Amino acid sequence: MRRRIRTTFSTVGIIGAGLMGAVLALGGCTAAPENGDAVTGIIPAPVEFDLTDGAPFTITTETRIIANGDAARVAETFAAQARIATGFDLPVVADAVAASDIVLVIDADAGTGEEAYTLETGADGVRIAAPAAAGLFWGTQTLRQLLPAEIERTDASTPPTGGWVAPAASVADAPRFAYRGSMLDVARHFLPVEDVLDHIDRIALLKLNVLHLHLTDDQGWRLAIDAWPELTGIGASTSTGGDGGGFYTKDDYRRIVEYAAERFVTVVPEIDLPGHTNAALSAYPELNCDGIAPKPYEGIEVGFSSLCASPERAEATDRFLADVMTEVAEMTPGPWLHVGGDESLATSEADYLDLVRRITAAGAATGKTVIGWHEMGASHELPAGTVGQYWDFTTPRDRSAELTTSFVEQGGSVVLSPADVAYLDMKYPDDPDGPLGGKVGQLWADGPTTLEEAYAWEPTSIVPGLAEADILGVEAPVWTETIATAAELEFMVFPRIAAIAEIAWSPIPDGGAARDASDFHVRLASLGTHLDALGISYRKVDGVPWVE
Ligand code: TNX
Repeated sequence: MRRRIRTTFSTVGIIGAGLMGAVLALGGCTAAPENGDAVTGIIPAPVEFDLTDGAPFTITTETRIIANGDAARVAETFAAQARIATGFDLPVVADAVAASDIVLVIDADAGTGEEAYTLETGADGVRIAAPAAAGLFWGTQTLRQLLPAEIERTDASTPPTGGWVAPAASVADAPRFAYRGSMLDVARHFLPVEDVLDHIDRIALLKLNVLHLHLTDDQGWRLAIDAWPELTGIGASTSTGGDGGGFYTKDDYRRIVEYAAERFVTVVPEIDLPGHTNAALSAYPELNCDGIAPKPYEGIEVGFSSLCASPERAEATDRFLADVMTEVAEMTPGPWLHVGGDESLATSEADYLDLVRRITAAGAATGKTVIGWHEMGASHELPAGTVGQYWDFTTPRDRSAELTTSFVEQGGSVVLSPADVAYLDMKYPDDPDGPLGGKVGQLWADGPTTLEEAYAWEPTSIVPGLAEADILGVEAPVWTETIATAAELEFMVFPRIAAIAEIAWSPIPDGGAARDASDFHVRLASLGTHLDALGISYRKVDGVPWVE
């Protein structure tokens, strides 16, 4: 007998087997799992997840990873970590298959779209099939969660008590949205390259496929631009609170882009214009209407800086725009270039429209598709396909809905980041003065924000008039005015980012019913064991049966 569990009405989690006895949560009931003892619970929930009655799969010293061509690249990424955790050789070979092997195969019939995949685990091995390498990679992320959490370890000294077992299972999966993003604000506080790489690995576990880097703001310009060296020479000298500066060299940035690409994550660079530009203005007086460079800024106010729309500054400003966009686009293989556009409160409406036209034209001239925050929808001269990023609340206020649908009317699409549920810098409710001393996190977006609030929203119900096809995807930004270290960042991001990842990937229940938060909690407890093994300091929010 095989139990078929479709995400559209239920999902499965098996928690803490071997540690606290296996418990299977199935549509709200609990029952003992029928195969294997693994710690299981997939987030985001796969479209179809069947636990079968067969014997489980075990990684042994004999296990090889069988892969050819594009599949071999994905196999190597999986093997590199699995070798560290298991201490086994796990060679990647193109060979005949044995029962102890993990097979990765490109197969046009294994689903629809580049990110779809199927996964079969059991006593006769693991088989992941997908129409393209991206799907194979997401299949390995599901396998990562089916295996004991020790698979995340950075040394082989603590093997799991029950062995490297994955339960016998069958998965057929594909994402709901093409764009599933995490945004890091590296401008308010700089984040070193190694921490960004760690973040990429963690979001890939959740099948997020976009890393949006908010690279410039009033407090700092964090990416080297050869033609305008003082952007980082002066503009990267400090941060919010005067906590020290920092920037990415072009090689640093390329390293981030390559590490992300190996994990099928696309980097979206953001140069925030025409407001949020104090760092650039402090570096180059000729970009200021009065020709005087302001001091570097270390506060947390928004909306006081602007590029200059005056004709006297047009030559310098347009040269700046063209140089910056060209250099950023040259180092960015992905299709998107984010040009900001938010909170330009120090720019008159006429100047804003003029500058947005010039900014977006400079972005589009590089061949990239431009993305802007929803305020940019005020312009009716947006380049073809421009994407709007919505950041107002789950119930739109003022003109935010109409500014957002403007992108669709001009032939573009929308990424949804409703601030009251998807901004990961909002405080947790049970942590007003928590482990981080109350310094970390903001409240302005209807905060505090619970895990359940982050989980309980539906993308098609936010902006009236937006259909499923108008929505490119979903993104969870984390702004860092109050977040100074990687540990503080982890604490704010996890576990709420898991809720956003599920909204971005997993289908809505049949008939449009709400997602089942208690089922999510059970699977999150299982994911928590992986976060623990990764050494992530995350907020153990109430209501989740975390495994101690
Ligand atoms: C709003 S919403 C901002 C950021 C701040 C953030 C703090 C939007 C596009 N911009 O400038 O950092 O709030 O939560």
